Amino acid sequence: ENGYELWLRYKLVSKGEFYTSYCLKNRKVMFPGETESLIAAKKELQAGLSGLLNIPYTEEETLEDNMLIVGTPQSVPLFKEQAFHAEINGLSDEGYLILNCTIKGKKTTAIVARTDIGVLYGVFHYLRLIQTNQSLDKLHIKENPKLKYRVLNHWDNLNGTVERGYAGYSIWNWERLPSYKEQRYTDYARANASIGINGTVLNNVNAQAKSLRTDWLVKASGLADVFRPYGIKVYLTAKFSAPKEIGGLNTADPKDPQVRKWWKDKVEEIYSLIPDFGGFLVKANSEGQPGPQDYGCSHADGANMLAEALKPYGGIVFWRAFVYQNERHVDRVINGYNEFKPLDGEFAENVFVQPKNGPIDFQPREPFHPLFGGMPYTPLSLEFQITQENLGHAGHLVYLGTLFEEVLQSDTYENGKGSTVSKVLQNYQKTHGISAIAGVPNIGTDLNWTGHLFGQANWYAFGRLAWNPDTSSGKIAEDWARMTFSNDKSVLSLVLKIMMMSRETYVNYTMPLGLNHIMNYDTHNGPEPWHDDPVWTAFDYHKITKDSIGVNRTAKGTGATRQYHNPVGEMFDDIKQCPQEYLLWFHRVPWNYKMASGRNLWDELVYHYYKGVDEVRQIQTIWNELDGKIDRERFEHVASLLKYQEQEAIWWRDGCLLFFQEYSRLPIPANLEQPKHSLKYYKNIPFPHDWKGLYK
Ligand code: BDP
Repeated sequence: ENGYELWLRYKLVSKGEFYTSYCLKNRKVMFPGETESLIAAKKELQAGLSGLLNIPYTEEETLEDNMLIVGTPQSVPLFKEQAFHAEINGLSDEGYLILNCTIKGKKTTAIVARTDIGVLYGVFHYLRLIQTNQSLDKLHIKENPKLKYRVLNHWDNLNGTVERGYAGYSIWNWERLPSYKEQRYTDYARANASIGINGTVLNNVNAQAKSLRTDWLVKASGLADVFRPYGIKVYLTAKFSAPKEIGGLNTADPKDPQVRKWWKDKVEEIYSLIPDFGGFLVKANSEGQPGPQDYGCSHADGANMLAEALKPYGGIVFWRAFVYQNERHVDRVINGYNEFKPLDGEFAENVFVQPKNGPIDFQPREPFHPLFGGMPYTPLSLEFQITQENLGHAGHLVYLGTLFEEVLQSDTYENGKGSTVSKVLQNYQKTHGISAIAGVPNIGTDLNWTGHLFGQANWYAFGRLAWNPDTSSGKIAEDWARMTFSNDKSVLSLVLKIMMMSRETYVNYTMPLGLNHIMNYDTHNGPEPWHDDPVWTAFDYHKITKDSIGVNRTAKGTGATRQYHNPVGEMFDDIKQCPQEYLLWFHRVPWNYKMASGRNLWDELVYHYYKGVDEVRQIQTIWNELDGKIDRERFEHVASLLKYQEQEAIWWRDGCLLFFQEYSRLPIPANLEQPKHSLKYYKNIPFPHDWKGLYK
C-alpha cells in the first residue's frame, strides 16, 4: 500500500461480529436520481460497499426487507410519507439523517437529506460506520455542520511549486487545464467531501495578479467543474494591486471609482465562467503584499470594496489578519489585535476577518489569538496550518488534531465562562449570520499526498473539526486510524498512543515552556535561536541574557496579556498562575526561578528537551511493535522517517541547549547523554536547502 487511497481504502472488513449484518443490510440498495452529486454519491457507495463487504452492489426499485434507501424527498418520494419527514425539513442545506426505519412494513435503513450534497455526506458517514466497525442497528444519526464555510487555503503557486509545501509539487496541472482533468482532482474532491470540506482556495496568499486573468480563470473553471458534484466551491486569492498589474489602471486605490468598477467587472467575468465561485482570500499589507493602507485606507475599506463586487452573486471575502510590520520592533504579538480590533463592526456582512490560530505564526504552541473574543461584531474565520511548516515539515510524525482541539477549546471568556474559540467561530453571540474555518493543507504530488503518511491524519482532522469544532481529537484519531490501518485493537492502541503524544513530544524537543520562533530563518525547520540579523532576529523572541530568558508581555511589559478578557488576561499576566506551557511566551524568567516541579528553570528546560528526544525513541519502540501487524510498505515508510525524526530531535535539543548554556552557564547534568558536538558545529550545519526555491 502506498497511501494514495487515504482513509478511503475500502478494504474487506474482517469477518467479525458485524459482517453478516453488514451484508444483510446492504444486499439491496434503492438509490434513484441522476444529478451529478447523487451519481457521485452512488459511485462512492458502490465502491465502498463492494470493497468493504465483497458483495455485488445491487440496485432495486421495489421496496424489500433490509433495504438501504438513499436520497432526498425529491428523489425518493416515499420519504415524504414517513414520520421522520419533519426531521428532514429541520436539516440544514448540508445535513443528513441516517436511520433504521420501517417503511410500508419493511425494515430498512435510510440515508436521507434535503439536498443532494447532504446525501453525499450521509453516504460517506454511512461508509465510515462500516469502515470503523460500528453496528448498523438502532441508527438514528442526525448531522448538520456547525460551521458554514469549511475551506482549504492552498499556498500553491502558478508555476507548480507550493509555498511551505513538503509533499512534492502542486496537484493543479495548470498547463493541461481546463481540458485534461486528472483522476487526482476527483480523488481530492472525494477525500474532502468525505470530511465535509466545501471550499478550496486554489492559489497562494502571496498572490500573483495573473491568476485573475481570463486565461487563468478558464483553467480554474476546469477544476470547479470537477469539484462541483462534491459540494466544493473554488475560491481565488486576490492581489490588491491587480487593477494596476493586469487591469491597465494606474492605481488600486479603493476610493477610486475606476478601481471599484474594475473589480465589479472582474467578478462578473469570474461568475460567467464559474457560476458557483466562492469568493476571494486576501493577504493585504502583510509581508510586502499590497493593500488598502498603501492608499491611506483601512483593511475594512479594502475588504468592503471586494465584498460589494461579490455580494450580488453570494460570494464572500476572507480578509487575513496576519499583519505585523507596524509594531514589529515593539512586539509582533500585539500587532494583529491592535490593527483589527478598532475595525470591529466596520466590515461588510459578507467579509470574514481571518486570524491565524495564534498571534505569532503557526508555532508549535501558541496561546489563542486574542481577536477571538475580541471582535464580536465581525464574522471571524480561523486559519490553521495543516502543512507542518514549523512542526518538522513532512519528516516528523506530529498529529495536529490535539493542537487544533487545544485552540478551539480555549476559553476566551468573551461572555463569561464557556465562550470558547469554537463557540466564537460558531457565532454564539448571533451578531452576524455566517461562520467559517480555514486550513492551509499539506497536499502535494507525492504518491501518498502528504509526504508523511501520518500527515494524512492532519488533513482528516482539520475536516472533521471544520464540520464540528467540538469533536474530540482522540475520537478523530481513532476513526482515522481505524480507516487507515485496522480495527484490530492491538494495532489501534499502539497507533493512537503515538498520535496522541506526538505533538507534545515535538514541543518538548523544539520549543518547550512557551519558547517560540527560534527555528531556522529560511526553512523554518531545525534550531536557530542564535539567528541575529537586522531583518529578523530570534533574540526578539527569547530575549536571552545571562540572568533570564523569555519576553515580558505582561501589563508591565508589552501589554499582550491585556488583549485577553479576564480572567484569562490576569491568569497569563501572573507568573504564578500562567500555565507552564506559556511561561516564556508571557514572562521573562530568571534561570534560577523555581518551577512547580521543584526544578529551577534551567533544569526544567533541560528536562523537557531530553524528554522530547526520549519520547521520539519511545514512539519508535511502539511503532516497531506494529511490525507484521500492518503492511510492509507503510510500516517501513514510517519506521525510516522516525529514525530521521530522532536525528532531528537530537539536533534541536543539543543545538538549543548548548546555545542557551552560553548564557545560563549552568550544566547539563552528567547523567544525561551529552551533546556529541560543539555549539559551533550546530551553528555551521548547512540547513537543508530550500530545494524548490519556494520561499522567495
Ligand atoms: C509565514 C510563512 C510564509 C507565509 C506567511 C503567511 O512562512 O511563507 O506567506 O506565513 O501566512 O508563516 O502569509
